[in-house]
Amino acid sequence: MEKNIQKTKNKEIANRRTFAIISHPDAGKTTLTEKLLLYGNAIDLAGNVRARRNQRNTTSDWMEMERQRGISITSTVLQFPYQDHIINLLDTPGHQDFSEDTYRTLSAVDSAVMVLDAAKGIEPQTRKLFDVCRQRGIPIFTFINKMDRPARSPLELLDEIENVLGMQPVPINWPLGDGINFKGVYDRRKAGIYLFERTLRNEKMSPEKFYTFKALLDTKLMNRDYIDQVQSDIELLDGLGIEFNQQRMLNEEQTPVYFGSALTNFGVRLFLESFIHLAPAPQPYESDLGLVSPSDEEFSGFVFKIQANMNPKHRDSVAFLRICSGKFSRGMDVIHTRTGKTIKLQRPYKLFANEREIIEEAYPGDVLGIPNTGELGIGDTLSEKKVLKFAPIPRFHPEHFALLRLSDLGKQKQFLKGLRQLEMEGAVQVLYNVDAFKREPILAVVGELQFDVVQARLENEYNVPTSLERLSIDIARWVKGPEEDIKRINERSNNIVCLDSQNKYVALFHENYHMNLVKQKYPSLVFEMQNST
Ligand SMILES: Nc1nc2c(ncn2[C@@H]2O[C@H](COP(=O)(O)OP(=O)(O)OP(=O)(O)O)[C@@H](O)[C@H]2O)c(=O)[nH]1
Ligand SMILES: [Mg+2]
Repeated sequence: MEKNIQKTKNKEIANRRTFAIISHPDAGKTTLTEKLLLYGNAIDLAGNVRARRNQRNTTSDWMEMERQRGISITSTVLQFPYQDHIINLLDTPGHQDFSEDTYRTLSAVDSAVMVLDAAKGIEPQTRKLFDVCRQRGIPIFTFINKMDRPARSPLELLDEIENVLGMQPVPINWPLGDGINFKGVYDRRKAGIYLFERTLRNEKMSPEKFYTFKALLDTKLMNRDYIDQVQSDIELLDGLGIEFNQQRMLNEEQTPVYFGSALTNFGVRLFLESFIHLAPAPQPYESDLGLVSPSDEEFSGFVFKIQANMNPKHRDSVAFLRICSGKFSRGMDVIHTRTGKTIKLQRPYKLFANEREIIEEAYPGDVLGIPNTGELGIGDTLSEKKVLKFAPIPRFHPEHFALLRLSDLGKQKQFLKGLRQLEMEGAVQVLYNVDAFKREPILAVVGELQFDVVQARLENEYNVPTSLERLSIDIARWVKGPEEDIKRINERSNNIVCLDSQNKYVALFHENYHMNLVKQKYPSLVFEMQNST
């Protein structure tokens, strides 16, 4: 009996694929996500990022502001079954102002799909995210997107991957033409070409047909030049003897490369089918008690994200927990490492963007949505018996600061609640001036777009209008030392002393010069970039 349970669990683990889609803004992550859902039969018709009237929006950009602006702001988790596998797909925002959210999401995945725009190649934000994957040891798949538009030559794109990222690109398929001539892809494993047809508004799967080179030439469907070009490219590739090797991919020495168009659906099915076979199953996680393997008996996991008000029907906050080991069963008791308290996981959800469904069981690699009344924070570990701690998720250093004012004083309670929830999400850090006469919240963010998000969300989700006054602050430091000295920092030069949500002191300076003056005057004070406790 015991043995059978273990066998089932191992099969469940082996079948899971938990991955993030990453890239520079606008390369097509959300569009590709939507099409993977279409091919995974998780949706009937695919929506658009910039949906016009009467058109469907994408599933993963569910937030009002995402739909208005056509950009992703927050990561989304989508779980769906595909060919005996369970896929946990995490669509991330590309804009660097939201990169803290993307980085947290990367802590919860076993592989990443890097989307490149075929006309642009590797863009700056892609490069940065690639470095994060490297540091974390996350293997990378490459999807070269937008082949339906004029593209750079495939060989040139491969060269760029090799030179800029220092990984050997291994093409799994190869495009036939680009722009309006992009009609299909050559599948190297099957040694033949799939031709695709477009569907109305690209909402449905593309009909496709398989041909050998010879059969395709006979049909006269394609201009001979394109076929010759692909044939000579393939001969060149085969001649180079570059073979896919899973271990080399896991070591990040290789990246499998796919060409396609998320917009027109060309190449999406081929990518998904290949991906589930080549991508790694859930991997072990580092903890303070050593490596935790997915096959370990005891349940464990960590919170990598918190999101409030995902669903208008349930205006609550949900903690996203990546399961690292054991099996989750509904109603189980777990230890919350940070507080030592026991929590009963009574009603966790399976997540599908902003939709949710109560889940009875879950396995390593899955993401549980846990209703959160404030006890769970980002980076917290939950475990069944042993008290252990997974590696912390570092916070980014804030670089922009602004005073936030409530425009309708009758809404003070909602205002404070909203701010508290957005802070818990890590959408913003909220500081309060210790000078009682200036007790307005100061928002501290990594990127300026976060200000817009906080204001729009306070308005949309809490019905609280606000105004913002930017502060000319260049430097923030967490301060430790004698309290009487800390309180003197704001005696001159418009320096500000604040408390953060954990009642830690933060000093804000107009410029470096002012901080140095304070350092000279009060040598007992220690200044840190982040709250280190
Ligand atoms: N022509 C063409 N356009 C595409 C393709 N994929 C995406 N797009 C368009 O590119 C724009 C950006 O697409 P998104 O899917 O939102 O890109 P993203 O990478 O999710 O962007 P962020 O999440 O904001 O970083 C949209 O207008 C899409 O319709 C493609 O294969 N071909
Ligand atoms: Mg997106």
